[in-house]
Formats: sequence, C-alpha cells, structure tokens
Amino acid sequence: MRIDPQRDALLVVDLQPDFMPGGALAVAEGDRVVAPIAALAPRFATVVATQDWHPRGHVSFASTHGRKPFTSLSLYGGEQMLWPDHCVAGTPGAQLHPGLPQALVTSIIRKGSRRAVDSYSAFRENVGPDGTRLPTGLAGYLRERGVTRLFVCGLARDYCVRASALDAAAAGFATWLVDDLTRPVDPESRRRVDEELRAAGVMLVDSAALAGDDVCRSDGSDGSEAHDGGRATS
Ligand code: VGL
Ligand code: ZN
Repeated sequence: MRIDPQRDALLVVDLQPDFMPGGALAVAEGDRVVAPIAALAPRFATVVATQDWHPRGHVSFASTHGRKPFTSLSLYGGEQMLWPDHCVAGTPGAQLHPGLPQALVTSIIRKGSRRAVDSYSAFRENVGPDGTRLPTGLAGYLRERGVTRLFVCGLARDYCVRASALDAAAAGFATWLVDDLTRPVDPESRRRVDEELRAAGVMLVDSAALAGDDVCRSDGSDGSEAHDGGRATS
C-alpha cells in the first residue's frame, strides 16, 4: 500500500530508553525497531511520538504500593498492572530515543503524568477515579490536520501500542499496526492481542509493504509545507 503524506500519519509509541534492553522496563528487542522507524518517519508529513511520562510515586509503580513488579492491583473497577519504576518525567530513561531524530517528529504527546491514573493509549488515559477516560486531544489534532489513516508502531505491542491502536480505530481512523516495528512485553500476548485488534478493525501491515519512493521530509522541516499532496497519487 502507498503512503499518502496528506492523509496518513505515523504514531510512534514510547520509543524511550527505559523500554530498551537494559532499561528499567526492558522490552526484548525493543532496540531493533528504532532504526527502521526512523527510516519510515520521513515519508509522513505528520509524525506523532508519545512519551510515557510519570511522576515519582505513580500509581502504576509497584514500589508505590510496596508490591512486586508484574503483579496487579484492582483499581477504579479495573486491573492495574504494577511495573518497575520507569519513565520518570525528565529522567534520561524517559527521553525520546536518540535514534529517532527529533527533527522528524511533528508533535509529542506525554502521557501518564497524573499520579493517580495510568495511561497506555496515546488518545485517552486509562480509567480514572471518576470512571472516565480523559482524552489527550490527539484525535482532534489529527482530524484538524486532515489525517484519516494512522500507522502505529513502537513499544510495547501488548500495552501502549495495543491501546493506542484500539483507541485510534474507535476514534474513526483507519488504523494499521506496523507489525515488524513493534515488540511486546509478553511474547505470549500475540494471539489475544491480534484477536482484539481484528475485532476492532485494526489491520496489520509490515513496513516492507508500505510502498513509497517519495520522501516527504528529509530536511527536518516541520513538514507542513514540505509535502506535495498531488504527488501521492502518481
Ligand atoms: C508501557 C507498561 C507501562 C508501554 C508503558 O509503553 O507499553 N507499558 N508503561
Ligand atoms: Zn508507564
């Protein structure tokens, strides 16, 4: 399929040192997706990156509750997985991975910043104390830019990528998960997550199938004037 820089956007989820091998919440092979995502990004006029961005003492940290990581807790009528402390706002582990050049990123959504609520999705927080999920504004941002199709990649496949893709589809975007450019926390999650994505209408695609000889941005400009929508159909 062919990327149309006008209506397509790339969503790069949580490409941060803490999710890389050796990081605080390491995702196996998380480092393997960085260079191919950086190579794909210039083909889109809109590239949104998310950063997991937690205060110390965040509700998702096992340490906050004196519990062990990778156990879970009942919270606001749902289940909160407890993680090692990770992506503490402003720390090196929470930075955008330097392998994704900042010049390629049109905007950044930081999520999980409220101490009492976790946020996996780029679009909405997890369920909060009042039973609702607060939107981040990303859906409106994309719509105002004329984006109708979203390609989702990054980490982790079974948590933030999954949640972002499901919410993107629910918000009405035609949504693809770029399957080779993501990795899960739990490799056993594959079948369950694929079924959830399928049921929501999220499609899977490999980056090799994303045709595009045209580089939309190679110069680090913001991309808003750099692309030529007329070229996409040629
Ligand atoms: C994530 C667990 C906790 C993710 C973030 O990026 O998938 N997973 N915080
Ligand atoms: Zn987190």
